[in-house]
Amino acid sequence: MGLSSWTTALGALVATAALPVTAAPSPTVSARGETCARPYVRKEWRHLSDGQRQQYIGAVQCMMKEPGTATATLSIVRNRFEDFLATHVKQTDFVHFVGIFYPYHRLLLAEYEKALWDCGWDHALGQPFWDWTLDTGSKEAFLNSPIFDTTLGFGGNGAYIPGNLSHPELPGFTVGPPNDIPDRSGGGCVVDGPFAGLGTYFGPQNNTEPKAALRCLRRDFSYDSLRERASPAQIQAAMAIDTYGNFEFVTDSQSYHPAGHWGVGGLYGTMTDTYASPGDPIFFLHHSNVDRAWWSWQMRDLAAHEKDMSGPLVMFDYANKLGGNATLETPVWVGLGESRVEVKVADLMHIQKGPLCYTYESLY
Ligand SMILES: [Cu+2]
Repeated sequence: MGLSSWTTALGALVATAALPVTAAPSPTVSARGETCARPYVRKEWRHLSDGQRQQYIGAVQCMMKEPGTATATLSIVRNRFEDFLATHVKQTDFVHFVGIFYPYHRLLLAEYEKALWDCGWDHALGQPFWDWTLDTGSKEAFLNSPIFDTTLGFGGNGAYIPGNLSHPELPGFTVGPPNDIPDRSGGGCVVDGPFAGLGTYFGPQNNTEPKAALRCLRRDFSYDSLRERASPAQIQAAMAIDTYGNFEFVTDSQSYHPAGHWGVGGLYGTMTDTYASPGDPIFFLHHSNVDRAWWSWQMRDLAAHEKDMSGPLVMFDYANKLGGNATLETPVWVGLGESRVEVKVADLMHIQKGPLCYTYESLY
């Protein structure tokens, strides 16, 4: 499959004690087994009003100014936004190309949503999503996507930097996707939009050591990589998959999940970094749509798919040579330090039950 370069040595998992979660401004939390009364709505980015888009961007910028709860655990965490980057970097080796890929990211987004609300995001609205299929019609449509708008979006591409996977020309670049992304078109730091000049000490990959200089947010747009794996036909093919185990394997490692990462991140971009990709705020819109795709698939046969969990416990161990499969009882946690929350897979199988209470404005 040529996916071996996605794997690396296992990073050290930071074990922290589970602490009570502070009350979040979420809607009614339902008892297990019942659906919640008033789910908030996750909408496509371009279906938000101009004012809502400004409010969302303002909430993300606010998170970048609020103190991080993980700083006591990991000193390079500078703010609340980086709490999510930090936990993702530390957990990457245990939550990708495994059964809990979908439940983990569902929980990560639910917690991110609470942090957005703490920063002024509309309580009736959840984490917006980026429906890639709306931008796979043509390269022009992709480049002009409202997602990349410089005032009401997340800004655009980086300047072009030459190189390929075998011969990267960017100093400090250590890993890329499992192919050369020949359609890549950027690679430089993001210089326009509300996140121009954004930087972090995280990365590349699982690096969490303080360094002299911040690493900038990079984008390396690769339209063909998006279109080939996240077109409407690809999504419908995924929707027709029979079991969660097969669905997880195909979509996590081969179809729309890597497509969104590579389409924005190309070779050098932040979004292509398996560990540090949440350093690009677009990550959360991409993963909201990944979650929407899982829910769309679940809704094809909810009674069965609400309980369908499998997939390896160990990264890429789809043949179960190293361990077993995830079950409804498998624990899932996010957050370092006092923001840590832990639930079971069973609590994350329905988006209006247990700790979850949201809906999508439309499904695949
Ligand atoms: Cu991830």
